[in-house]
Formats: sequence, C-alpha cells, structure tokens
Amino acid sequence: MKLGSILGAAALAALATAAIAQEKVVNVYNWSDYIDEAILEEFEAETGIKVNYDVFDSNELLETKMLAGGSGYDVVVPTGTFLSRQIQAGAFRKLDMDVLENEGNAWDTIQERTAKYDPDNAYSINYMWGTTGIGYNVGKVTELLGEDAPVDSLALIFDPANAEKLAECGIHVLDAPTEMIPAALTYLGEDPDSKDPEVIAKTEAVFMAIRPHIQKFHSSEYINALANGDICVAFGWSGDILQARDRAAEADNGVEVEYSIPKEGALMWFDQMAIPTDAPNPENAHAFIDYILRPDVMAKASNYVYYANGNLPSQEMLNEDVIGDTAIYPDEGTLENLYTVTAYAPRVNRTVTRLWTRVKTGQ
Ligand code: N2P
Repeated sequence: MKLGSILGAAALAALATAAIAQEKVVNVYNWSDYIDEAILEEFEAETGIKVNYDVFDSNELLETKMLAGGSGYDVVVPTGTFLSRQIQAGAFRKLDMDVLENEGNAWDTIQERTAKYDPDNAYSINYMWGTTGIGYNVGKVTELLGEDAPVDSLALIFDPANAEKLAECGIHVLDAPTEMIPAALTYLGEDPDSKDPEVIAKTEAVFMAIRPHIQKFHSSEYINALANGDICVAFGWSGDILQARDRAAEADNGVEVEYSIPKEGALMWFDQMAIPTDAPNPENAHAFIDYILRPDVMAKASNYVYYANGNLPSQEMLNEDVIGDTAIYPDEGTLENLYTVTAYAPRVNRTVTRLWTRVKTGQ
C-alpha cells in the first residue's frame, strides 16, 4: 500500500514536470502603468502562452540589462533614442514580419518618425508614443501662484522663483536625464537636441537653482502622488499625468489634475516593442507582439493608459476622451510645438550621466 502511494506520487511528479516543460511562456519587460492587465489575461486565454510581466520606469535601467545580455526577456519596450543605440550594439533580433500578421496596422505617420531610430523599422514596432510635459494640481497651483500661474510654460518649474513657492505643495521631476536636459535646454532657448557638451553643461546651473525645491527625482511615483494631492506639480509623461487625473476623479478627493504641453516646446517620444537577440522564446515574443498589434487590443490599451499608439485602425475604437484630446493625439498646431531628439554618442552620454548624478546629489 505504502509503495503504491509512493509510486503514485512519483508518477504525478513526473507528469507535473512534463507539464512545466511544455508550458509556453513569454517574458515581457514593459514600462510601469502602461497596460490594461486584462489584455495579458486575454492573451493567455487565447494562446495558452503564460505572460511573465515585469515593469521598469527607466530607459537607463533597461539599457543596462540589454547591453549586459542574458536578461531572459522576450519582449522589451525601449524608447526610440535608446533603441537606436541598442540596435547598434546588437541587442535585438530583426522582427519576422511574415509572422506578424497585424504588422500592416502600423500607422505610416508614426513609422516615418520611428525610422529615425530604427531604419526600415526592422527591429521594432511602436507600442505607444507621447509627450513629456507638466502635470499640475489646479487648485494648489492657483492658490500659490495665482490665477495667472504659468501652467503652460517651462517657467512653472524651471524659474526658481516659481519652484520655491511650489515647493510648499511639492514638485517631482523625472529621473530621466535624456528628457530633463532637452527640457532645460528648451527653457534656455537652446536646441533641445544639442550634442555640444558646452551647451549641455549650461543646464547644470538651471537644475542646481531649482534642486532645493524639488521633492523627488522619480519616474513613476508622481502618478499617485499627484492623484492623492501629495504633490502639486510633476514634470512627467502625458499619459501618466492623465492617469493621475483619472485616479483623483475616481477617489473623488477634490484634487483636480491637468496636463499641459509647455508652449516653449515638448519632447515627443516613441516606445518600441523589440525582441532581445538572446530571447529564450522568440516565437512566443512574436505571438505577443502580434496580439498587441490587433486594433481592438491596441485601442483597449490606449483607452486605459491615455497614451497614443502607432496603430491606425485602432483609432476607430478609441474613446472620445483619448482620440479627441489634443494632449494625446496632437492636432497640427500642437504638433508644431513638439520636438524629437536623437541618442547621445557614448562620450557625450557619459557627460550627461555625470551631470545628472551631480544634479541629483547636489554636489
Ligand atoms: C509609462 C511611461 C512610459 C513613457 N508609465 C516613457 N517612455
């Protein structure tokens, strides 16, 4: 009897091992607050491929993993500027377009722009794109700076006189030098895409002047902090701030959050799905990307995260507060205010990294 039950357990264990060996998985590494998780469940139900979903909030962190290799990820989502450098380093494999049946849904207007980072769009396809601008608590900013508060200007944050007053209710800015430096350059009237170390160096004084008034350099906490009223201003990503607006409205806590694209100009960026060269499950990676490229899935994602996507037919399925919002889908006038940037060469990148460390530590 005893032997029988031991054999039974062994047989069961062998079966379980076989099941694990056969279980199909895809390891996805995406930005935080960037998907409706129902999409992942629906993908699993439809394909039988289990999604292991990890999140990050920094291109630098993702880049360290991509350049080191062996990350174990099958799908990652770097921003175009970082993607271009990582493609050159051999970090990604070409997408198999024959397998990606929904690739034809890619919006040519976006493809033209992303080709700047990934020539021929051979290694990546757009997930979402957006802008970097100002999130603010309407009530608190008006209270501290008056009705004429420059909420649509970089001066709201970069003018130390404003930052000093707003410090009372709290400012967060992104911990993303490749986005903060172009913004500071724009504030100074310089080319945001400048690669001249002397020009870039000018931003250090701008940051040092406001740093005592910045509560935190962080790239994801500001969503809840804005929504809860813990801070009143964030320099951050469009959809994140619109998600904060929604969370405040849902909490019905009297906090009103708005997003503005600074009139001096704002960064337009593109987050691209790509498959690492050493991805353990490249087939499943293609299946995942192809699923995301379905217009209904892409629309569901954008309706949830308030970012625009690069999928043309999805637009018919977008909610009016997404497709009809020029902060998400810019009209011609707004587009004129947006700039794009390219990657820094390694030497300039080191200058940028060191500058940013000094800014954050105040030394
Ligand atoms: C999502 C942030 C994605 C925008 N939370 C950064 N490229």
